[in-house]
Amino acid sequence: MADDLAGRAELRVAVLGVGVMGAFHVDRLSRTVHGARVTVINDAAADRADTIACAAGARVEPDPIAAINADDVDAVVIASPGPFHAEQVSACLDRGIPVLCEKPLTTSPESAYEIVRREAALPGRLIQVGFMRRYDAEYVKLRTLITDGGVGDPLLLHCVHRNPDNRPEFDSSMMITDSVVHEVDVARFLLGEEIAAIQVTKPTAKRGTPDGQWDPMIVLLTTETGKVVTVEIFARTGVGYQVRTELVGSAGSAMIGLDLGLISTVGPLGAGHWGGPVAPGFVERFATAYGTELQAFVDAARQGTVDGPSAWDGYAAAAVCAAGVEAVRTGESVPIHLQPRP
Ligand code: ISE
Repeated sequence: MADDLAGRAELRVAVLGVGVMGAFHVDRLSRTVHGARVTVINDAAADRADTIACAAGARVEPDPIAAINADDVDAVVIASPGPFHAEQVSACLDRGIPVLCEKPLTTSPESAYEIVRREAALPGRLIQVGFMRRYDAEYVKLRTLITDGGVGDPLLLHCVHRNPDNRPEFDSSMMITDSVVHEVDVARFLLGEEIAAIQVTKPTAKRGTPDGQWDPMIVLLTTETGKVVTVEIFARTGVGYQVRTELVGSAGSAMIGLDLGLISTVGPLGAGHWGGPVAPGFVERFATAYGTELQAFVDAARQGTVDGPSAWDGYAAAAVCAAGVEAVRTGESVPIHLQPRP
């Protein structure tokens, strides 16, 4: 089916799940992404589906599998809750249409690997996983610097991931599977290696953190050649959204994510401070990257292909995060053994 899309003037897209992320994708697809139109909306909340569909000039389909199989759908964006992803991605593979699936690809390494194997048995790729940082200009620049040898041999990667706030159910496991998962993908993207082990240290928690939960945590990833990645993760800082990455190489270092777009110096002599705006959340910080990601998905789908982060990237991240959840529990270093790449 993907081949039938080659040269299509306008890709007709179904969006499954229109919470914060899905609604944002619908808006981008309707207003800024070229060559695509949202035709079908699906969401468990009927009111929400109606409102978003009405604004986008799309129709509502209450059954997600029927939405994937609809005649007026050429490609699918999945932004539904993670537990639905395995079934919905599988239905896209069954129909043979391209799918951009928000992370996680699925909720376990086993089901993610099953998807990798099923896709590998098809004539071409159909799955792009929503690791949008790979489309962020700063990450792309940092990767180019590394691959061009601009900082010598990469040695260490330091990642900071501070969320301003989160819903009450966002616990220490979700800090790994929902937040650190991006750092896992960034580490694999920047260093070009798989992660071989993960360990989690739990410093004194912020006041107000429920018993049995840890906020912040420090995550240590070790790559297959022994490079070390540190990740500082906060679920709730009460301040803005801060995501920084510093690469230390044998010939220098480079840092991104400093919100240095606008620097201001304010305040009276002796009592001034300097600084600029801090993004309030990930949607604002990565707005351009999300748009670029969607445009890349649409452009490739219209040519009958898919590129960008693959099902294998989704599987590798799921395997590291499952080990990470165990590392939170045990405090031990947990090794990661990936299945063979098909
Ligand atoms: C959220 O689900 C995201 O994907 C954001 O990019 C991440 O920064 C945040 O921590 C997650 O909760």
